[in-house]
Amino acid sequence: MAALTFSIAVVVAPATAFADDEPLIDYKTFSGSSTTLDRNGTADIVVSTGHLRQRILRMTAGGFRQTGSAWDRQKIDLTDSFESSFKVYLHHGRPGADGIAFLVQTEGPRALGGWGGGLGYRGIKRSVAIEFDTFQNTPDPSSNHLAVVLGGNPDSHHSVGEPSIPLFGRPFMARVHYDADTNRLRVYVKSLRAGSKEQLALEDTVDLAAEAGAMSAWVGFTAATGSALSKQDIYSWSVSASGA
Ligand SMILES: [Ca+2]
Repeated sequence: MAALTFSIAVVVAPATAFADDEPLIDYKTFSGSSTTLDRNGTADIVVSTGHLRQRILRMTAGGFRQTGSAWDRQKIDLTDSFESSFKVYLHHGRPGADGIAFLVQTEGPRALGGWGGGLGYRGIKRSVAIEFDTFQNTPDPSSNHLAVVLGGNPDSHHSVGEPSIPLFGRPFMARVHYDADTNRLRVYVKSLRAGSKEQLALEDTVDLAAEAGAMSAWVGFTAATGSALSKQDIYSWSVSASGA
């Protein structure tokens, strides 16, 4: 299937339907997460360096050919709408590689995919991935893009977006919103710089339950490095969803 390219516009984001609800998954830091978050490969809970000194989820530690995944033990219901927000910091290497992905998957808490351009999800077949890709492989439009990928195959993008903010070298916020009634999936990014506006970086229509092969799914992250490398960190993460 030909990749769809979505042009970027700064938009006013719709208000979340979950504003008054307690998030189902809520890591303001990753302190205390070792009993609720399954981690595979290089994914680990570490104390960040720099002025924040907080517990973070480090998906790759800055070595070559690393791959990591982390899944919350609380599964979510893909037949209901959900929203997830997370703070990401991809840094340390030059050029950075390879990026991270937010996934829903129904293979299990040990799911872990391939390194390099596989972004840690290659081969997780019953999944939908939203990748934040910092290294241009053959199918990639650039070294700074988002994509929706089905079936754990990063060589084929269901949709692609190129944000105007850098994914590598500066922390950013990401927000994933899924409307289960319309199957509309929207991904927003926002720089943490003062005055920055959230932008719609990717929009797609995907039946998550059909693509992931079940109504309830594990939710979390994968990441990888290859012959180029990065430290790839998640500082906070929340999911407002129906539990399953
Ligand atoms: Ca790539």
